[in-house]
Formats: sequence, C-alpha cells, structure tokens
Amino acid sequence: MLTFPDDFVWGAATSAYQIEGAWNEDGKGESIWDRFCHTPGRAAGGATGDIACDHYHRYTADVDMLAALGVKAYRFSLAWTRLFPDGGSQPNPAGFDFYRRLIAALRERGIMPMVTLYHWDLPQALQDKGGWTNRDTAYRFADYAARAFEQFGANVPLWATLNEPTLIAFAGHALGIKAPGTRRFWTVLTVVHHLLLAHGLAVEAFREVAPATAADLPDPGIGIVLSVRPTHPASDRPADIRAAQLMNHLTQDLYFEPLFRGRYPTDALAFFRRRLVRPKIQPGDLDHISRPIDFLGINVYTRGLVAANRFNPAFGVRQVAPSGPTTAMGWEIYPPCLFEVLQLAQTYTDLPLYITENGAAFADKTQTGGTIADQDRIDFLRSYLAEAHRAIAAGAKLKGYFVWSLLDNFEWDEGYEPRFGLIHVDFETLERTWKQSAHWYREVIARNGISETLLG
Ligand code: IFM
Repeated sequence: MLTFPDDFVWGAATSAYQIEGAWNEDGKGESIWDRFCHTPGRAAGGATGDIACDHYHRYTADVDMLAALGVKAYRFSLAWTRLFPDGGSQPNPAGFDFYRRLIAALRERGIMPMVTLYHWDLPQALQDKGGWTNRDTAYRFADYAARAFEQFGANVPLWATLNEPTLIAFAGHALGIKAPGTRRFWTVLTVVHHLLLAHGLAVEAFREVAPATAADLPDPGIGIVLSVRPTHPASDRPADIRAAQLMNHLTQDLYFEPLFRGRYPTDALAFFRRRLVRPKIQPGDLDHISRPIDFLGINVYTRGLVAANRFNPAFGVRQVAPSGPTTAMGWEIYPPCLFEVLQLAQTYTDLPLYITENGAAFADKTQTGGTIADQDRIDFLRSYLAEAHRAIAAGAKLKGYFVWSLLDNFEWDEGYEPRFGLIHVDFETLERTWKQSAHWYREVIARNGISETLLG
C-alpha cells in the first residue's frame, strides 16, 4: 500500500476557457482565445470554446461529480473577461455572481477552491493595446487580481497567479500556435518579463487586500503554477547535452531564478542577447517578481528529449521522438519526470509544493453498456502517483495532487480530439459519463493511497 500523508490534498483541475462555454453571455467580454478560435485555420477542425462543456450552465452537476469523486480541492480558473469584460476597471456583476455561486457550491460540499487567476484568456481589449508585450497589462492584471481577492478571498484559501507562463510566452508569441498566435520571437523575453511582473504585483496586492479565510479553511496563500518538462539529451554527445541544457534554461531557469533568486539566469539571457533580444527591465522589477510566495504549483506530464541541430535557426535543437509508449498527445509516458521536477523545485525553494496538473489523453473506448474502459489512464495515474509517493518519502514537501482533468474538454489548438478527462463528455449532447479511471481515483482518495488491489 502506498499511503499518502493524512492531510494530503487530492484534487482535480480545469480552466475557464476549456470548460465554461457561454463565451458571450451575461456581459462577458471577448478574450484572446475567443478571437483566436473564431479566426479560421487556428484551432483543429475549426473548434472553439463557445460551448465547450457548457460548465457555465451545468456547474452544479459538475460540482456534484467532484463531491462524488471525494476530492478535497478543485482547481479552476476565473475568466478575466467575465469579471472585467474589457480588462479595465468596469466590473460585470453577472460574472462575479457566477463565480460566487460556483465557490458556494464547492464550499457547501466541503470542497476547497483553488483559483487560478490567469489560465491564458487575456481580454482582447488588452491584446489590442499590445497584450503581454505592453507593460501596462501587468498593472491591469494586478488590479483585476485585487478585486478577485476582495470578492472571493474569504472562501478561497489557495490562489495561483499564472498558469504556465512558458507556454504563454513561447507557444503564444513565438510559435504562434496558441493565442494570441503571434510569431514574433523578439517579443518573447518581454512577454516573460511582463508576466512575471504581473505575478509579483498580484502577490503584493494579495498581501494588501486579501481577507482572512473562513474559520473552516486554511489560511490564505498565493503561488504560481509552472509547467516543467525536464529535457534530457538524446545521447551523451556534448552538443546534445548542451542542447538539453539550453532547453532547461529557457523553460525552467528562466522562471525559477527570477521568482526565487531575484535575477534572470545568465545562460538564458546570453541566448537571447546573441539574437539581439533584450528584456525591458526597469529598476525594482525583480524585487516585485521575487516577493515571497506561499506555495509552488507544478504541472508535469512528460520529459523532453533533444539533440543538437545546427540547421534549426531558432534554438539549434531538434526534438527526438520517444522510443517508449506515448499518450494521444505524443508525449512520452515517463513517470520518473514527476520525481525529477520535485527534486528540481527543491533546489530553488523549500515551499510547500503541489502537483497542480498531471494526467493523460488517450483514445478512450466506450464498451457496450456504456462503460469507458480507460485502463491506460489508470496505469498512467498509478505510475505517476507512485513517483509522488517516492518523492514524499525522500523528503519533498508535496502537499497535494490535481488530476488534469476533471472533464474531457477543449484542448486549445488541438480542439476536442484529445480527451484528458476522468469524466467523459459527449460534445453533441454534453452528457457526462464516468470513466473507469474516475472510479479508480475515487478509491485512491477514499483510501488515501494506492492499495494492493489498486496497484493492479
Ligand atoms: O490542457 C492543458 C492545460 O490547459 C494546461 N496544461 C497542460 C494541459 C494539457 O495540454
């Protein structure tokens, strides 16, 4: 039996644009993801989050499912444009009302809300003024965050400022495969800096305005969610090792160092400088960015494998296809990466850690009788959780684990094909059906660990 600590927080995660739908209802403003998906040729098959899982209208039933799973916490994000439609100071009362009702529904069922303030859906009105390339966006974010703390803080003990800044910067602004879909490599470092500044300013606002939490909740805390995909060299050739190091500088150190050491890593800066890219850092910015936080959230799915490639003009790196099994995303199933990222985090901080996302997309098969037999997802979760258990035994302050995702949902530019959910969603009827992995996870939570029978 792999038993977890008594106070271990078992959870499930989602994000606003991926599940809510109701993209233009009740005064909600347009976000960059609305604009991106409404532009032909952007998301696979022309998919949009216009309806998604229709969670906006079905949230009560979804919260009932969370309660039936037995999760202790639910991580979800606020749609900035539901609260402040144009990213300015004019609030939308209906948006506040929606999240107030959602949070109340969770609290009534004894589920602790963990709120992400920014899971990629910037108000389009702010994008029109430059989005994250514009320093002012960081200040607008801090204002929005302050209002959210004031309104919801009494019932929300865990706040995350940003979800996966590296994806926003590189996939959104260099590769152009995620919103806002620009391919301007030279803006990436500025975007990273403004995102981190936004995080730091929001942390300061939190310390100023966040109310005490209700008596039955833990004290309020704030952190950030980083996506960590440790990159390994495909061989022990020095050039491949250097290629892997570069990817780790750009995807890990570029965030860990400013957040926890108050400086940008010299190797990453040198990489950009050689390409004539310099960040627009103002005096004092790194003090804001490195303000103490209360926890670190880590999203982990896989590792990267790279080799040097001098013909690749951007990074001089080539991704190497994994030789082992992969998920439907083509991501290698590599459980030790979870242990590795927790070790890495501990080289920077001794804060409490949460795995804020972990899970897998598979081509789920529905059997006669409607059962969804997703043994591959169960195997995936079991093997990664075993690594979480190993990390705790080795001293990691891992406080909780959130499966990505509660529901099959809108997987960004990949549309609705990849299914990450514990709960199957029929996107025609919007009917929800428990997969076998949901039943399995409920047992894990009930037993606070993985018993012999659940070990399989
Ligand atoms: O669906 C995403 C989520 O929004 C951010 N982390 C990775 C997930 C799977 O790609």
